[in-house]
Amino acid sequence: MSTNRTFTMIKPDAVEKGHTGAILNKINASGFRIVSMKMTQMSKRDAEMFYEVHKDRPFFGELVSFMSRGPIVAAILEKENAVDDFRTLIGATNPEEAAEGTLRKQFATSMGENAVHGSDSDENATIEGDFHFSGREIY
Ligand code: FUP
Repeated sequence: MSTNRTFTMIKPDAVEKGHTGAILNKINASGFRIVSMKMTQMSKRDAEMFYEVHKDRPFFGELVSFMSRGPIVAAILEKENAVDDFRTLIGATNPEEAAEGTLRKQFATSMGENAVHGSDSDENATIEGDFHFSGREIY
C-alpha cells in the first residue's frame, strides 16, 4: 500500500553551502507538503545505523563520516506517489548523470556529496521517518 509519504534529508554539503532554503522552495513548488521537519546532526553511530544496508560497501566509511560531519535537515513529505515523484525530483545518485532540473543536478557536487536523500520505497520511507521523528512530530 502506498503511504503517499517519503523521507528526505538535505545533506551536510548542501546545508554547509546555504542551499537549504532553495531546496525547500523547490520541494514545495513541486507539490510536496512538509509534514515533519528538523535540523539535526547525526552521530557516526546514527549514520551507521541509518545506512546499515550499505555496511559492506567500499564507500561505507566515507558515507558515515560525511553524513555525520555537520547538520542536516530531515523531513517527511506528503504527496500522491511521493516516493517515486521525489526520486524523480532529486535525480540520479551521481550528479553527472542527474537530469536537468533535478536537485542533484543543481546542488550536488559528487556521488558521495550529493546534496539530498530520498527514500527508495514506501517501506523505507516509514523506517527512515521513524528513525528521525516521533509520532508527536508528524503533522
Ligand atoms: P540514493 O538512493 O540515490 O541516495 O543512492 P544509494 O542508496 O545507492 O546510496 C546512498 C548513498 O551512498 C548515496 F547518496 C551516496 C553514497 N554512495 C557513494 O558514495 N558511492 C556509491 O558508489 C554509491 C552510493
